[in-house]
Amino acid sequence: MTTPAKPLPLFFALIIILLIPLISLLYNHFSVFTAIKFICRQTYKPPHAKENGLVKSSSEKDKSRLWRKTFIGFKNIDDSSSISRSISLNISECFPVELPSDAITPTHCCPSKPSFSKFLDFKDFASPSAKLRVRKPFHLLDEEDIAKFEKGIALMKALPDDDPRSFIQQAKVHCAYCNGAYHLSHPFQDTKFDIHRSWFFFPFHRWYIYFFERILGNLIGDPNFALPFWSWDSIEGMQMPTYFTNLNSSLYHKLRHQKHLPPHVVDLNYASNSNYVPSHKQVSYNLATMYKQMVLASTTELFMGSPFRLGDNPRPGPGSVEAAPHNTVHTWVGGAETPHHEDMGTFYTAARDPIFYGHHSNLDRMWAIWKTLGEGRRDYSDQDWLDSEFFFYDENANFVRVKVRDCIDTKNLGYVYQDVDLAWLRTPPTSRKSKLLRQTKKAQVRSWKPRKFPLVLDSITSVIVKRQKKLRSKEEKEEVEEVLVIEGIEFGSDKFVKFDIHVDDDEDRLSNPDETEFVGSFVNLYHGHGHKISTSFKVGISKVLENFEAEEDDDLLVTLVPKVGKGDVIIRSIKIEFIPK
Ligand SMILES: [Cu+2]
Repeated sequence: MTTPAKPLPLFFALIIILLIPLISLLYNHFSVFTAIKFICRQTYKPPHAKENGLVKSSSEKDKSRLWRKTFIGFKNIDDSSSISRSISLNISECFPVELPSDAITPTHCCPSKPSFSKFLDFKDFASPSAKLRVRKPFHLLDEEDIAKFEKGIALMKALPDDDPRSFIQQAKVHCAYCNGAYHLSHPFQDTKFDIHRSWFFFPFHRWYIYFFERILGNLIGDPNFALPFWSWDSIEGMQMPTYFTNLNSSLYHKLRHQKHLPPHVVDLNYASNSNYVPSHKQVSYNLATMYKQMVLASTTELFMGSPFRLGDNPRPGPGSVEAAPHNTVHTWVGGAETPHHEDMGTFYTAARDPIFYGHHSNLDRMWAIWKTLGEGRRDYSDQDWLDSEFFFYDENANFVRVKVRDCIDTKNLGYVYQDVDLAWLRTPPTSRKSKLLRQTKKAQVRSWKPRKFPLVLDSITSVIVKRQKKLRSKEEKEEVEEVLVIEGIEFGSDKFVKFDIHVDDDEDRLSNPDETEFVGSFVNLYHGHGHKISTSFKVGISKVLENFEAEEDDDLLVTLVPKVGKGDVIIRSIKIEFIPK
């Protein structure tokens, strides 16, 4: 006997399918075709049948606005949260990346042997009873540990260049995901994907170095091999680990800033100049910088970076640690003579230096530590973030699809970090200015003609920012962070930019990084050429205001100090937002 058909639900489904584009059309004056395309997207699976290598880049048409409008049309009639906007890639095609016109090495960054039609879904979770690999800091490695790391890198470098596990192919993975080799999936196949300046910074790099570690372990025949980390946040780790400067080591790399070799102390706030300060002062600056980036970043967005979903404008804004020490250490290591501080100082070449993996191992550790600092710190639980996916080659040269949700606990991936003393947690910045001086300076700026926005950041610029609301109760402060938002930061994508942000400071004697008034830095490294980048930057200021006893003030004095790229940056607005933790 055949099952009777169910005409009623089918009929309703048909009516809804027909109505949605119509309503969308009425609300947004967009074509039915666009709306149908949007519906198709909901069930669309990328056609990975095409075995396709390098293809010509198509013109950059931003469909996101169109799509978003259609999406908003839906929002009026439907619950938008049920519609997935997680990032998936059109992995069937790989495009030539955007390189600087004066690139020191012409490279296309796409995998040499594309096998896009065949990929596996990641399933290789560590069993709960398995021994965890322990990633150690360079300064605590024993001879055997370092020998393994050096051997692994040497073996990787010795693989044929077209082997997906070879050192050069692994370096290209970073270039491909940073400089636009992959595009988003349909209907955003013209939007280049960039894993920086959004909530993908930490999970992408976690997966990336995880596979790198597995390849190394496989090559040296040690499945328990753990990638070491360069603990630039600890006093013992505040110089380039000496292993990297041994001329006979596979870790040696020529293109580095020669003045920054050991024993020179790393500058976690590096502004690409040679204003060196005595070592003990630099250490103090670094510890306070770490404190700010980890502790003032009290909300998920402040630490992890802003949400980026299918249909959004790319690069909504970086998290605290991505701006510094991530970007700043990249440029600090990179060569002084090369045009964009290659290799480490710019993304198309950064992963060609073996120190990249030690740097990112420590950044990954910062993510693991941040979550343990309490006061409500936790990962995003947003499905669009959790379901977003990337692709990597594993130790058997298999192409593997991974999801963000599977990397948020390092134990799932079989590793943990060795505990290292967190001296920065005990080293909050201090203020050396009196309340009276701060109030006087603020009154002075208040008396000036107000600055007009958008403003060109060509010199030190102070503005008064109104506080619409004041947080009073302890409970309120525990649940909501007061956030300084610098919006519409615009510059050419080929510009290296750094500006510092000060609050209630004195333009005539600006505070140093170990002082409370210096609240953060925005840093951008080269990101392709020929287009404008518009992004934002957020800094938590609840603790700063508490420190200044300025919680009752009606306004805030914000001073922006351009350090690199003076005059290259436009700021559209500065305001205060209250962001729940
Ligand atoms: Cu990096």
